[in-house]
Amino acid sequence: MKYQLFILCCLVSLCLATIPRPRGVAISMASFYRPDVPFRCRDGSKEIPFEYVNDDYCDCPDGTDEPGTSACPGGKFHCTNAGFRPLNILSSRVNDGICDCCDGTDEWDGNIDCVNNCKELGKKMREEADRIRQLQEEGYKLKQKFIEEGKQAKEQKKAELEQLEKNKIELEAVKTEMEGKKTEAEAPEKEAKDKHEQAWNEELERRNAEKERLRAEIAFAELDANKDNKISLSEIKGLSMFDVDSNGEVSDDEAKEHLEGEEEVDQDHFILKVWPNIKQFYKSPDSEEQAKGDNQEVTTEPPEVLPPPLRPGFPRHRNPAVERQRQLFAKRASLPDSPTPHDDVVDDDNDDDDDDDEYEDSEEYKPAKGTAPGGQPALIVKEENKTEDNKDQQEEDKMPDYDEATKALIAAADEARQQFNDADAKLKETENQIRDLQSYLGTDYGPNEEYSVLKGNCYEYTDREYTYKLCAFDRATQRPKSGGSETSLGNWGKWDGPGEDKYAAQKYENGQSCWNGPNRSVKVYFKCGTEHKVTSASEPSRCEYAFGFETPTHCTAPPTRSADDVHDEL
Ligand code: MAN
Repeated sequence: MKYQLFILCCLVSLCLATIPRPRGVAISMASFYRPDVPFRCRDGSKEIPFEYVNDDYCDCPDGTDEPGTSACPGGKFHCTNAGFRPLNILSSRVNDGICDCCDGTDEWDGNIDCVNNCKELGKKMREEADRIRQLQEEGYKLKQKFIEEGKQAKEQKKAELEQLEKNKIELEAVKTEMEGKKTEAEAPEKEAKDKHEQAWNEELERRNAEKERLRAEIAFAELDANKDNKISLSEIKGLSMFDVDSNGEVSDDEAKEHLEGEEEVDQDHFILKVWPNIKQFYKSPDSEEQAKGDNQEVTTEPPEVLPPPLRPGFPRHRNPAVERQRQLFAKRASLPDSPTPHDDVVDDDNDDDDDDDEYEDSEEYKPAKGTAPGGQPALIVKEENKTEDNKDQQEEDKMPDYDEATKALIAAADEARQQFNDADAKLKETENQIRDLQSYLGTDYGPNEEYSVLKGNCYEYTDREYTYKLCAFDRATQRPKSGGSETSLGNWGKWDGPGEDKYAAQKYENGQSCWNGPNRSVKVYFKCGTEHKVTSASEPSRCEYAFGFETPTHCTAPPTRSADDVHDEL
């Protein structure tokens, strides 16, 4: 069949080639140039005798009477270029000494010898056309596969979405159920924890109150210099800390004011009325004495402090601050050099063998010449004691563990929380998957889903300066070859081909903003190829980039070889 067509075309071409016509006239125009009738200019403006055609004189305004000479400025010369492709040139190029037509017919005056290379050109053209056709065939075949896969993927994703929407409803129900169980488990947990914490806070308050009372009792004992269990104006007057107006002496009025208008106060009155007002500035009279350079220590009896009553639920423990205060008083009373004015003082602790060591540990211990007995500077010893006290204090202030029943409630609530969190995480994961699928299904992957094959893939192209990357339907970037960070050139925007040819190009927009310019953007131009690849990258205007992209998805059905092709071969 192909062979018969070829023979037929040869015969037709032979006949056509032999149709007589003036020089420079295409076969298709031959019928207008008949030697037996006058010639009518093609614009219809004139009729001239046939002998005037190609007489090297321009008669027709449209130049159609001189197709084979250069007489008419706007005339056209037709070269048949048998074996290659026909060509129309300006008739001014006829006999101008340059071979314009591959068959050399434009240079007929013999002044120049033009070689007819139409055959070679035709061969090359056909080879190129064959190559392209082959490429198109191959690409188009691949495209059919991508169409198939794209359609399948779409169907599959639709089904997945449907399933996930159903799962979502179930997961929402599970989450609600778990939320209910969590709330149910958390209520008794909170109640038990609150109870425990409240009891602990009360215990702390009680301990603090106890400590405060002890401080007040100590202060009372320290101020009660004559040990008559009363604090009188004269005992107040001797101490500069009560010199409120700083005039060097504590006046009667000042002293009275501190005793809340009384001449003297007993311990209860002192603790209740006086201590709250003086505790902010109260210093042990000892330290006041020392500040004055008086080395004489005043020792006082440690007040009898009963251990704090135990609260149910909390273990009995030492209150380190209280203990330290007690020890301090005990040591003072037992110091050999310290005068002990009140022999009736009873010290529970001063019989201990390690009393001296304990005393050395106390804040008040100050060895001669500023060193501790072990050679350590006194300041360091004091600081160490403070740190130790702080640690003890922190330990004491730490809330004890919850009781077993509360622990069981916490464990149950933890379990309920875990189950709720798991349900919530599963729901969130499903929601994310739904979002991804919706985004996929909401994207235009071409008239037949063929471009979906590019989705999720990235393609790179490197030129002299940069490596460009296109992640299809996602983003485009640029990275300097010399190193440095990636610059966003844009995110997937839309199909942007001209008019009908919408799928010829894509736009990636809103990339990193260009200094003093627009946000970067990329236009990707597609062409048919047998593989997916970026074939070029350029920046036609600042921060506006253009990528060439070859892909089978852009191949069209290859044209069948036409009779023209066969004709051109002749
Ligand atoms: C960078 C690159 C270039 C761009 C300039 C604009 O160097 O992104 O492509 O032209 O910035 O300042």
